[in-house]
Amino acid sequence: MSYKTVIKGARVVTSSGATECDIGINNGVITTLGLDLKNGENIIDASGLIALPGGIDSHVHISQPSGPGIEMADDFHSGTCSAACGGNTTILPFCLPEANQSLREAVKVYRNKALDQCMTDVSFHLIIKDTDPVTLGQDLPALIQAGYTSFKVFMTYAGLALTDRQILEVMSVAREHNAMVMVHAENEDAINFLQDRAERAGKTDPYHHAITRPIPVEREATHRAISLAEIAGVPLTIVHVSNGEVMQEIVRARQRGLTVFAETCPQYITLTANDLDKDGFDGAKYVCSPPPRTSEEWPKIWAGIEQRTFDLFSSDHCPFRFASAAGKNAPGARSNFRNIPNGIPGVETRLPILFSEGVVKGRISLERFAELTATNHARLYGLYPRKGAIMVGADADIVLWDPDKSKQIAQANLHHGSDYTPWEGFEVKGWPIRTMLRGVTTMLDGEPTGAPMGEYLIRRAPII
Ligand code: DUC
Ligand code: ZN
Ligand code: ZN
Repeated sequence: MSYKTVIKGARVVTSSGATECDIGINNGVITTLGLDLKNGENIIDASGLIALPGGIDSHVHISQPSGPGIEMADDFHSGTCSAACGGNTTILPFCLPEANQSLREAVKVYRNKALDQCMTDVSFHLIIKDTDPVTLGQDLPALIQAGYTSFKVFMTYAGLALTDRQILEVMSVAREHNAMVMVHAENEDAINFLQDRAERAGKTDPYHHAITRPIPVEREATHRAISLAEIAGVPLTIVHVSNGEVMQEIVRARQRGLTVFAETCPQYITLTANDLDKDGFDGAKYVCSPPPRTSEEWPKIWAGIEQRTFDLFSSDHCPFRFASAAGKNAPGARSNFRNIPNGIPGVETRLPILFSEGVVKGRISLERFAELTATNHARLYGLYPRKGAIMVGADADIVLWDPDKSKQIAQANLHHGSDYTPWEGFEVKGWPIRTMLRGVTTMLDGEPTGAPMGEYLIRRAPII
């Protein structure tokens, strides 16, 4: 047997455990896992390194319409360069229709934005903000059929938040056509009540973004979303869970026999609401929803990561520039947190943070790391077994990690379009040094390599 590429000597995290072996690759696919493979046109010496499945970040926002005058900091090229440099081979951004734009039209526009730009493979989740008969009766079923097998509904934000009835209607389409509903669970009325009260008291600095979205706002909405899913008879995924009380809702639902999946993100184990209280206007750099909580929540989130309350660890990369009127310094943002665009960059730092804090510090195994960062994303969003695991027949999406490389996270070394990182100076041990997409190196020693070769992925039904 001869191979286009052989990766030799790595500790390989396969779907059935970690083992030392060689990986043989032909036509972009893993064809052999074995000992002492020979006849490789390219031989990559990976001794001392760990081979993990390419990261799948199933929660990122790229080039998403964000209101008049506001612009996301990443397009598909910069966003996927950043993703590849952070050890990712697939990203799943959200497709949000503009006002008066159909879902089908929005998908076309997004596909064109991504075309020939991507350093990772890509597919979109749909955001459902209209529930008219054409959207739910025609467009959505057709799009699910075409491979868009997951969509997000919001319980907050003017113009996006759906009523309970609307959420039930969306869930019932998911049930009929075998798709996954993702929920942003925060109670819009409660937030507005608290924001109006804060505003009347003159409390309009970035810190009050966090104060006006307290834990009960997220807990109540999570409980309601789960109840609605129970009524509609569908599984669901609760995205960006920030605290222990929400985790308890998820655990209780599972004890009742419901199928609920849960995602958390690096910000909920490393940042706190006090970061939004930084000097001057710097707190705006950390404004995201749900907001980071207190450090007392961190061990609870870690317990959920370790004990499988969480299925997914994603970035929620939602990048804006700080020094820009199209970003965090939007008109009126300094005088009222309500005008600060919501979101933080993180597609490049998600994996190093979890590797360092999780694997290196002994909280999780390499196998669990692979599940949380790749395998479960592939299964829930219809990409498995082509993606998400190092196994024969899968795409050769492989990342080589140097487990001993220590680094300080620094904006100067990142590739996203944002002009800051919330993790400036954060110390990590372990860093991806080569990313391979379908057998081709897309990042080497911290820099993107080669032309954009990302493909558009047609997804299947979730594996529940
Ligand atoms: N929800 C997200 O999922 N991302 C950024 C902002 C938000 O509210
Ligand atoms: Zn959200
Ligand atoms: Zn998000």
